[in-house]
Amino acid sequence: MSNAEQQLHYSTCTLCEAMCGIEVATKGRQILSIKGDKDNPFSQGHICPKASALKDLYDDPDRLKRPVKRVRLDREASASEDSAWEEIGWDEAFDLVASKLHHIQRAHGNNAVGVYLGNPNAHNMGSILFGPYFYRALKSHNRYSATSVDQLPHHIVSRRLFGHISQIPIPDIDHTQHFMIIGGNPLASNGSIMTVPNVKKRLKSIQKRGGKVVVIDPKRSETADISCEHHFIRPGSDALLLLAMLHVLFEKQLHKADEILPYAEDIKAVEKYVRDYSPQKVSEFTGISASQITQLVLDFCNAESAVCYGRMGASVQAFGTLTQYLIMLFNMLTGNLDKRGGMMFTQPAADVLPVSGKGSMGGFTSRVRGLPAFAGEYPVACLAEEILTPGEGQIKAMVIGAGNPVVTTPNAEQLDKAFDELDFMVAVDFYITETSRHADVILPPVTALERDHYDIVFHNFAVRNFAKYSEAVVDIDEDQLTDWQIYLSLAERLDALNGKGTAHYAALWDKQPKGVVDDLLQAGLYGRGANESRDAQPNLNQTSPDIPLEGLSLEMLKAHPHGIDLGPLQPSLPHALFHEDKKIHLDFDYFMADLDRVNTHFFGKAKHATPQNQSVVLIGRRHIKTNNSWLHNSTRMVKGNNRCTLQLHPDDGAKYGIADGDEVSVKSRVGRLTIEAEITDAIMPGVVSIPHGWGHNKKGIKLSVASQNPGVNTNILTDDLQVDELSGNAVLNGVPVELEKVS
Ligand SMILES: Nc1nc2c(c(=O)[nH]1)N[C@H]1C(S)=C(S)[C@@H](COP(=O)(O)OP(=O)(O)OC[C@H]3O[C@@H](n4cnc5c(=O)[nH]c(N)nc54)[C@H](O)[C@@H]3O)O[C@H]1N2
Ligand SMILES: Nc1nc2c(c(=O)[nH]1)N[C@H]1C(S)=C(S)[C@@H](COP(=O)(O)OP(=O)(O)OC[C@H]3O[C@@H](n4cnc5c(=O)[nH]c(N)nc54)[C@H](O)[C@@H]3O)O[C@H]1N2
Ligand code: SF4
Ligand SMILES: [Mo]
Repeated sequence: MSNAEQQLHYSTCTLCEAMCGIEVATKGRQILSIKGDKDNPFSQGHICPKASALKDLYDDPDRLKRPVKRVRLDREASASEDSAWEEIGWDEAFDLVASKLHHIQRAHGNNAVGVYLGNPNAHNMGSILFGPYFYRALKSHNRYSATSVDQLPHHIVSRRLFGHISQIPIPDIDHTQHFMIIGGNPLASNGSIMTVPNVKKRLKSIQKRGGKVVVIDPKRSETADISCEHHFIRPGSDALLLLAMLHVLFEKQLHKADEILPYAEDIKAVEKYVRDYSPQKVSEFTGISASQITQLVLDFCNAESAVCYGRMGASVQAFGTLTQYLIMLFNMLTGNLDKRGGMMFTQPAADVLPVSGKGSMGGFTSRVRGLPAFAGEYPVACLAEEILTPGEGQIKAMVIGAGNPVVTTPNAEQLDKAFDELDFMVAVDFYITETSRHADVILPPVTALERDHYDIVFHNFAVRNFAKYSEAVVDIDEDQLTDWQIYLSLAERLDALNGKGTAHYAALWDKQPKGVVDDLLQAGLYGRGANESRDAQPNLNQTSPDIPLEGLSLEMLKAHPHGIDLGPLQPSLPHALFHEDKKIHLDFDYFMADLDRVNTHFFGKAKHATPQNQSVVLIGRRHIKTNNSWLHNSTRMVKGNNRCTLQLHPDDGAKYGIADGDEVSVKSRVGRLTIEAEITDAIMPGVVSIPHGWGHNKKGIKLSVASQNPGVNTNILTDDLQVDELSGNAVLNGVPVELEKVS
C-alpha cells in the first residue's frame, strides 16, 4: 500500500438529495480527502460539511464488513439487550436467512414476514433496481418504508393528478421570481423533492434578480433567515392557509387558468370548495393575519413567475395530503404549473417512470387498524400493532433494509418492544443500530464510496436536467458485497426454496444494476433512441429545440466523470401526464372529502386549536451535520455544543418557569422524555422543537461515538395513532405535548 500512487476520483455524495459532485483523493485503499468537484456542471464545487462523513463511514471501526449472527447469552433477558455477535460467511448467512424466512412463511403464511425499507435505499441504485427481486420473492403484503414518515402525500397527489406516483413537479428555482416555501428548510436539509446543490446561492440569486423568497414556518429557520419574508404559522394549519389563499384568488379574480384549462377542464370548480375559507376566518387558527394572507397572494400573482413548494412541515402533519394537493391547485390556478419559473417536470436521462408501476392507490387496508395501502405499502405508523396483535396475518419476522425505524418512526418505544417479540429479524445494514440490534442476522453492504453510482431517483427530482455516473473510488475485499448482491442472493435462494425456477437470475448477475442504467440511458430522451423518444413527446420537441444531446450511454457518462449538463427543465405537458386521456385528474371527491375533517378539527364544537386554549405542540428540525439517525458516529459530525435540545419561545419559558439549560420533562399521549431547554425567539410561541435521529442510549448498539453523546429520541413522543387520514402518513409535526421543569 505504501507505494500506491495518489489518485483523484470524481464521484457523487449520496448522503442527501443534492447529488453534489465530489473529488475524492485516494492512496491505495485509503481515502485521503473529499472536496467539492469544481468541474461538476450541476453542483459547481459546492459541498456541505457532511461530505467528509463519507470518509468517516468508510473508516469507521464500528462498521460491519462481514455478516454477523446473534448468539444469545441469556435466554431470559430480552434478545436485543444481551447478545454477542459471531462473524459468519455469506453463504451460511444467506442460507440461514432464506431458510428462516421460508420456514416462517410456510408455518404462518407469506404475510408473516414484514419488510421495512429505509431512506438510504433511495440513494442506492442497487437497492432500487435489484431489491424488488427479493421483495417479490417474499410475496408478502406487509411492506413498509420511510415513505410514510415522509413524502407519501406527494406520491398520492402525483398519482391521482398526473397518473404516476413519482411524477412530481419540482420548483424551477433558477428561473423563478417568487419562491414560497411552506414547511421546508433547504438551508439545513439541502433540499428535498428538489435536488438542488448549493441552494443558498440559488435562493440568493432569486433575490439578486429582484425576486422574492417567502418562508411559512413555525420556526424562523436558517432558510427564513436569508429570505425576504417569513411568517410564523401554527403547525398543522397550512391547509387552512392554502384554502384561504385559493379563496383570495377567486374573490379578487386573480386566477390565471387559461393555459392549464385544456388539461384540467374542471379547475375553476375549486371555487366552490374554498368559498367558506376567507382569510378572516382562518387567521386566528394559522396565526397569520387576514391582510397578510391577502398580501401573500397578491405578491405571488404579481410576480412574473412564481412557485409554491411544501415539504416535511407541510407533508408530515395531520393534513399533509390535503395541504400538498392545495399547493398543487394553487400553482395551477396561478398559471405556474409546467411554466418556466414555476413547478416543472424534469426530463431525466434514465427515466424509470415509464417502466415502473404507476403505483396502486388504496385497494388493501391494514389488518388491525384498516389504514390504506399505497403503492403496495402500509403506513409504518401501524407496523408495531401488526407485530403485537395476534391472529392470521400477524407479522412474525422482519426484513429491515437500510432503515432504523426504532429511532425514526412514531411511538418508537412501542416498536422497540414489538421487535423483541419477533421470531426472526434480518437487517441489511453496516451498523448495529437501535433497530438492527434486534436482528438475528445482519448483512452488511459496503458504504457509498465503495460502489458504483447513478442516481436513479434524484436525477428525476433535480432542478436541472443532468446525468452522472461514478465508479467506486476504492477497491473492496472479495468477500464484501453491495446491497444488490445481497438482495439478489436472497431472492434466488428463496425462489429455490419455493420450488420456483431460478435460471433467469444468471442474466441479472451478468447485467448488474449498471447494465439496467445503460439500457435506460440508451432508450431515453438523450440516448441512441433519442429520436424515437422525442417523437413520442411532440410538445417537448416543439417547445425545446435545444435538447442538447443524443447518443447518451453509460460509456459516454464514464467518459465524462464530472457529469453532463442536459439543460434547464422544459415545459412538458401533456407528455408528462401518465393518465391515458392525457389530462390532469383533479379528483375533488377524493381530496376535498377531507374538508369535513378540517372543519371538525378547527371549527368543531371543541375548538381545540384557538390560540387561547391550545396545547403546546411539538415539531422537528434538521441540522446541516445530521442525516436522520445515522451520522452520529462520526466525531466531526457531532462535536461541539449539544444540538439535541428542546427549543422553546421565551414566553413559554416564562409560562412554564423554564430557563435556558434547564432539564425539561416532555410528555405526550404515548411517552415521556427529559431534555435540555434552549430558549429562542426563533420559534413561535406555543411550539417546541426537538430534532429527530437521536437517542443512541439503547443497550446493545455498537456505535461508540454516538453512544457517548446519545441525545434523546423525539419519536418516543410522536403518536402512532395520529395519522393524516387520507394517506396514513405519520404526524411528526404538531404533536400535542405537556412541559414541566425537572427540579
Ligand atoms: N420526528 C421525526 N421523525 C422523523 C423525521 C422527522 O422529521 N421528524 N424524518 C423522517 C424522514 S423524512 C425519514 S426519510 C426517516 C428516515 O428513517 P429511516 O430510513 O428508518 O432511518 P435512517 O436514519 O435513514 O437509517 C438508515 C439506516 O440505513 C443504514 N444505511 C446507510 N446507508 C446504507 C446503504 O447504502 N445500505 C444499507 N443497507 N444500509 C445503509 C444506516 O446505517 C442506518 O442504520 O426518518 C423520519 N423520522
Ligand atoms: N442535514 C440534513 N439534511 C437532510 C436530512 C437530515 O436529516 N439532515 N434528511 C433528509 C431527508 S430524509 C429529508 S425528507 C429532507 C427534508 O427536508 P426539509 O423538508 O427541508 O426538512 P426540514 O429541515 O425538516 O424542514 C421542515 C421545516 O418545516 C417546519 N415545520 C414543522 N411543522 C410545520 C407545519 O406544520 N407547517 C409548516 N409550514 N412548517 C412546519 C420546520 O420548522 C422546518 O423548518 O431533508 C434531507 N436532508
Ligand atoms: S449537500 Fe447533500 S449531497 Fe451535497 S455534500 Fe452535503 S450531504 Fe452531500
Ligand atoms: Mo426523508
